[in-house]
Amino acid sequence: MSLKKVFFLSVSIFLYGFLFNSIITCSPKPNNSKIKTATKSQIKEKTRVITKINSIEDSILVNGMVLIPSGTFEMGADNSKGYEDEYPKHKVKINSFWMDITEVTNAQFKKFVDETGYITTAEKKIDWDEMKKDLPPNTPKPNDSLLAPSSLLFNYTSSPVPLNDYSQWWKFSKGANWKTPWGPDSSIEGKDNFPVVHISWNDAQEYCKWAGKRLPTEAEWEYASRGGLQHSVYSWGNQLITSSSSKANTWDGEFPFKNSVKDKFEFLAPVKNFNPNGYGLYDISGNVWEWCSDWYNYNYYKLFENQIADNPIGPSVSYDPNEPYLEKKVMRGGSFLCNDSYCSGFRNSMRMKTTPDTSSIHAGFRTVVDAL
Ligand SMILES: [Ca+2]
Ligand SMILES: [Ca+2]
Repeated sequence: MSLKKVFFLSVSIFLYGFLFNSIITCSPKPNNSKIKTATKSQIKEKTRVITKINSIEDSILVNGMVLIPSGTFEMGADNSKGYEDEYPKHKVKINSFWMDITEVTNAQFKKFVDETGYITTAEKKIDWDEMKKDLPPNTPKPNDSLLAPSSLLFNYTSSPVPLNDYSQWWKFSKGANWKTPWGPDSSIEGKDNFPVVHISWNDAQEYCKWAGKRLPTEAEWEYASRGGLQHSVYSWGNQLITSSSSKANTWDGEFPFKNSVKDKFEFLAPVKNFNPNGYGLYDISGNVWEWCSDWYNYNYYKLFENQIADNPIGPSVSYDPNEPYLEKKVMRGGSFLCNDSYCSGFRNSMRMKTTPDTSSIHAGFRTVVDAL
């Protein structure tokens, strides 16, 4: 079942709290006793676009990308802030690959849309005939307004709220999409260099196909984020996010009601405004969450407890014990809404997950290409 179907079901039965468990958020630690481990035989490629660079001439095509060298690293939590799904820490071998030095920008995404006419998930009306197939029989059709194109927007709260009640700051908003990121009265005019947002995993995948690239695997993403450093909590090392100079576009102050804007950006920032990591990657921490190709599985790391994972591409089966009825893809790196007291999504090892049809104001991506 997709998030939008969950959305409708929740509207139908007036269980709004149910809906908001599915939004891109930092989940509380789940009850371990209910977890089923995916078997090793289930680890196989499900969805992956692979394009190899076969010559030096081809490398011209990777303008705006850097070569991430091959190597072995330890994947998983580096400090006590790690969630249970970040364990066990395990060795991973990664082949070299090229990676975008920035998040995909509005200008880059516009070129794709101009050439293909592609319409993103957030711009599409919900198809009632499709949706009702997954709903209980005789579920009444909702008002058309509930099926209108929409996406998730952040709203300040007026005072402190329980941080497990996501409905306090997330709202489905009609007319919010990559071209009008804050709703129908907004635009991306003059914002070519901002990361494109309201991009679902399905949208990112279509962009990759057009560009002859692919999304990074979760392991590639974490390896790249570490920038050659060993056992560092953050892409810049171990200095706290709150120490002296700003390290990334995150949430300064008290989430979700007071933003001190110490890093100079209240919400989205243009790409390349903060120092790159050791591999030359900008905003690999913060600004917008970045989609990975992998399905999310809470237990995936357990499969590699006593062995080296060789270029793992994720499980074939998604499993989130908090929401076992939803299939989810991995996102990484945190966003302008993350801070240390809330989710610390900008830690190298922090794993986020949501359904491939989810879009929001803080979700984007960057692409990779296999090296020789
Ligand atoms: Ca900020
Ligand atoms: Ca980012």
